[in-house]
Amino acid sequence: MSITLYNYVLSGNCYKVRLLANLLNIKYETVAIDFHPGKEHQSEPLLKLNPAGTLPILVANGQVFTETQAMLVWLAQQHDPSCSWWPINNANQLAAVVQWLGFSSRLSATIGELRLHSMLNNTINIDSAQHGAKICLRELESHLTEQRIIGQQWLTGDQPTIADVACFPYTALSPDAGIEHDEYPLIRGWLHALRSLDNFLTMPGIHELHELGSTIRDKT
Ligand SMILES: N[C@@H](CCC(=O)N[C@@H](CS)C(=O)NCC(=O)O)C(=O)O
Repeated sequence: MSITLYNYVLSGNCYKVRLLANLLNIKYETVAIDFHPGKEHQSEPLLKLNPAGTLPILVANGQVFTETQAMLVWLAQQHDPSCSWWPINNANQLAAVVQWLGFSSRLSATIGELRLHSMLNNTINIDSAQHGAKICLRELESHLTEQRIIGQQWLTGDQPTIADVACFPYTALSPDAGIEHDEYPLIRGWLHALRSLDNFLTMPGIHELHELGSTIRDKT
């Protein structure tokens, strides 16, 4: 089986794919794309693969995927015999996973855009993105609080799924967008649980010290 990821190391969406591949021990190749400053993702050869001009792009056995969520579904469905990361045998949980995949798009559209603005000076409506980002984080905190009450550590149950993977990067990276995690203790705990998974893979910009500090603070 041949899997190739067109990758940019600082892209949160590319990282979702690398993270899941690592967690599931999936072998793949990467093609490094000069996203910045080269804008190679908008060059002719890349636009032939993905007319939307975005990364990541995944080519798996000749099939081209241009949406991160589809890549996560495909990787989990192909490589997770336990069906826990993409729980196809449980309709309620499966629908909840899809719901949180949708939520991950809101994180990309707010925190992701703010991060691109602070890193690359992209033009965006900062107030609206910050407002949207805070609404997302409050919603996530409140959901994790409800999950904690019913004894579940993850977004949709007592096992992590691709929904947790999809929501992790931009939540973890929100300090890059100027939004710290101090007000969100349950989010900090969930981020920490994700980092503690076997085969967790980090990326540049995913801070550790802040959360560890918070965990220690919470215990005292
Ligand atoms: N709908 C796509 C969007 C991916 C996306 O927006 N990727 C960013 C990088 S993280 C991108 O390529 N942006 C294009 C640009 O800023 O020029 C997906 O979910 O995979």
